[in-house]
Amino acid sequence: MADDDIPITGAVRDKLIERKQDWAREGRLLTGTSADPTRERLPPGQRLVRDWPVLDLGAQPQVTEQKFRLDVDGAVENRLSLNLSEFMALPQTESVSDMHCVTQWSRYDNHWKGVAARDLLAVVQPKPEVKHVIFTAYDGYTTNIRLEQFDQPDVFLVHQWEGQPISREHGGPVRMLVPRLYLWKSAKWLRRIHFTISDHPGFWEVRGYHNNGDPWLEERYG
Ligand SMILES: Nc1nc2c(c(=O)[nH]1)N[C@H]1C(S)=C(S)[C@@H](COP(=O)(O)O)O[C@H]1N2
Ligand SMILES: [Mo]
Repeated sequence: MADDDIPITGAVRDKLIERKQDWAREGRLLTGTSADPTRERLPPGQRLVRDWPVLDLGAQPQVTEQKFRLDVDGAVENRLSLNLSEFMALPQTESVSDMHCVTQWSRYDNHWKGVAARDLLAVVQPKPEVKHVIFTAYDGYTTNIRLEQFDQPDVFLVHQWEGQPISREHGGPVRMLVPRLYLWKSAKWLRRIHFTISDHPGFWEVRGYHNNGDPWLEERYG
């Protein structure tokens, strides 16, 4: 963990973490069904909301422009360590997508702006043996996805939502967005993207949440 990360500790957070671990043990909200994402927009067991709820471990780091740095490393041809203006100088793309949180809410038609995962891949060029992508955040949070889940046209490193900079509570200045997986796979306050051969299950993945996290297969826990 880098010096500037806030470690995830403290009594309040421990309670919150315990509760979410209990949900995983109990299989909370499971409907036991799956759906076809090409035919059904709302994944099983989800409920549509209009606002955008905030979910994290309670420590919302203030990542100022001076403080922001994004490292992209691991088994890649070209490592990157970018400040905010270098990040903003990468190709910028707009995108519209839905969000699905494992705590049951879904939100449609979010307008994003940021760097497409595929544009980042073109720059860093992961080595052929890379299978996994590990995200680390400024609050010490981590999460993992497979390379083929990162290498999708709707995956972005976003800095704008609905035409505004992403707020601190939603993970600004830069957060991940992996819209076809449950939202815990989308790290807020993005600090590092690491390309690896071996998997490293993240914060919730080692606490009873599914390693894959596909909402249409209801991969909430496991
Ligand atoms: N850095 C960081 N990213 C995180 C989390 C967190 O605690 N820290 N929580 C995850 C969870 S469990 C969810 S549901 C979403 C919530 O994002 P939101 O608060 O913008 O809705 O962020 C994910 N990314
Ligand atoms: Mo979550």
